[in-house]
Amino acid sequence: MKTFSKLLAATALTAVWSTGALAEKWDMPMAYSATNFHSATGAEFAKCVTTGTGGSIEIVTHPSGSLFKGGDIKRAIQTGQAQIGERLLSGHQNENAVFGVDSLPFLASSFEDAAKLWKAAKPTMTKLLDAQNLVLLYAVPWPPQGLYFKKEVGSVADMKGIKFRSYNSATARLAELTGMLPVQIEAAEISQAFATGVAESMISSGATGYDRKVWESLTHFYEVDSWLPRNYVMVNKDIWNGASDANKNVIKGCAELAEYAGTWRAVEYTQFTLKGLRAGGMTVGPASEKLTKELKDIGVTMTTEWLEKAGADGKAIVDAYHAMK
Ligand code: PCA
Repeated sequence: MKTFSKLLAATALTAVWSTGALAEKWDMPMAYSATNFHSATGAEFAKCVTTGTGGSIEIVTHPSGSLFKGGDIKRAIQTGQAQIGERLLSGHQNENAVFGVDSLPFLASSFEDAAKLWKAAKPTMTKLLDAQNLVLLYAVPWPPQGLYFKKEVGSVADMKGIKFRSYNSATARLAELTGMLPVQIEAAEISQAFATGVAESMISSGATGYDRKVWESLTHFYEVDSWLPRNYVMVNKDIWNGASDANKNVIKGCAELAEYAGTWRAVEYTQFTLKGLRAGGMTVGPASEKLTKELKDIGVTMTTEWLEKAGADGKAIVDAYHAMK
């Protein structure tokens, strides 16, 4: 009898202990500030997973590059230093040009086209990330990209010598081709960079300019609508494989919801943030005909260069996208 009750007690202890051990905490580094719509979407996704899994997986978001800086997030997840996280997809294009398909000037410059391009690109991106020990969960576009300056700019000649904040190789190449001087800076640090003169211009969305209050240093935003880059959320493959089927289903469902909600926010945010830039005192409007034409020519050069680097995988995505149009 004694032995039996000892056994019971031991079993009970084991059960309590193992339930406790099953509750996992997943750290989710994110590069952009908590006020950004991507971070808001990520926070809701995290909550959805925590609630849906009954607390057995608790996702804790770390916005503003506070846990890992943007450039370090993918590696941190690949190596298991963080379980899950968000990053700008085209931030990896120096590693493989294919990752930069969403930053080709004027290939897909509306939300509708960006959705088609993503549909064409997603299977390849999933495969590339899988080979790097990562599982792609969801991706959300930024609003269309435009040019920020601290003076009126009517042509490429006006851009010569300007210090330009870049966020991936495509933006750095754009700077070179327009005679500007690229300096790569994470969005979380741009207010400081503009205030101190380390950078004087950039290409980005109205959302990022609004979020970072760039009217404190800059004066003009030209709605070039050059492309709509994406952020994506990835999870370490070993961590993913370790999750139960039920929890995987919850995560997939939350990811689908997040992609939908995030995209909706991006659309809604486009005009709202442009209004915000105006309210901050900035001149917001389309680029001149001359500048638009010059940028389109540069776009052709960049696309030719990209197709050479991105090889068959890259061409297949672009062809599949054109076939949907
Ligand atoms: N904001 C991000 C990427 C694209 C965008 O609109 C940034 O400027 O870093």
